[in-house]
Amino acid sequence: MSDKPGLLVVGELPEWDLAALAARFTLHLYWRAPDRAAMLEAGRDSIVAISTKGEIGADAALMDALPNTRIIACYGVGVDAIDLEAARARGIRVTNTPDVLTEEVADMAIMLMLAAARNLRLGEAWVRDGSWAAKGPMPLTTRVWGKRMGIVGLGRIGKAIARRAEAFGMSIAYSGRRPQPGLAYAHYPTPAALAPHVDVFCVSAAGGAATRGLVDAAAIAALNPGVVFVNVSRGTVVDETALLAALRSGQIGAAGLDVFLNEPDIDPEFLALPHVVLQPHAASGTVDTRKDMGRLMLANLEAQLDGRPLPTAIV
Ligand code: 8YV
Repeated sequence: MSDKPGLLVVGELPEWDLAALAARFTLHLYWRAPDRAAMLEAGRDSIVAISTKGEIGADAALMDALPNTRIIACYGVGVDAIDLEAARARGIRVTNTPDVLTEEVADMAIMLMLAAARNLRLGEAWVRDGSWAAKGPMPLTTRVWGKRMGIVGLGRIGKAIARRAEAFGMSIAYSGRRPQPGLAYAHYPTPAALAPHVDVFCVSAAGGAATRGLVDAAAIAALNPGVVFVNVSRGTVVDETALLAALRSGQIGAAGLDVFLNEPDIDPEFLALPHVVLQPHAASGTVDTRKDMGRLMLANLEAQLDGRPLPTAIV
């Protein structure tokens, strides 16, 4: 029997993280287990690590199945797949990986904005399928530089998106419960109040119960016709039925989406829309950033083992 502590790896992790974790822990790879109940039994003494896209989360039942759990170290900044109240009630610490992925996710938002507005998909196809030679120039697209960017959720990632948008000469406005002190950006209390004032509408709010449906049908109805819509937060933040209707009607001119309800089995209607650029929840998905996230997750787990303060605890 190994004397290393157990670690239940709830969601998928890259091999390099598994190798680093295996040096300190006996790993139980929950997401790979054909019989999850048996794995929970085998991993009863585990502390927990988790990946967070939400396919598999950490709920009260999972915590109760692992009575020795002291920490849930989330591989990601969003902790919406973890029942934080249940963790708190059981004295379980929760950590995440903020900051190290901020700039990467902001890059994705800008990429989606440009790809949607400039119709990267159509231009690429136009070259590849011979339309350029057969039909002439591709249809014209939409300018973004110098236009108005609206951000729902001006946290760390939202601010990194705003900094990039400023470099495109865009004006910035945002929605949030309260105006943030020291910011020159225009503030609106709700997404619906923000919507009529922007040409690009970018969602970067945290997921979870507090923001479920935050971008509601009223906000989508208030968007300017032809707006470019970007979401790099969570599918749950947006009323997806209203979003699809606005895409269908053409009210939203183009969209760049990295997140959806029911990932990875997203609504197939998205696949049929020509003016939507789709990504598989990959905003933090570079080797560089994923290595940084893995190191920070491991640093939290090691601090817990060694009885040191946790670098990035949220519970
Ligand atoms: C995922 C994310 O965690 O940080 C977040 O909240 O959504 C992503 O970085 C990552 O894809 C691992 O599943």
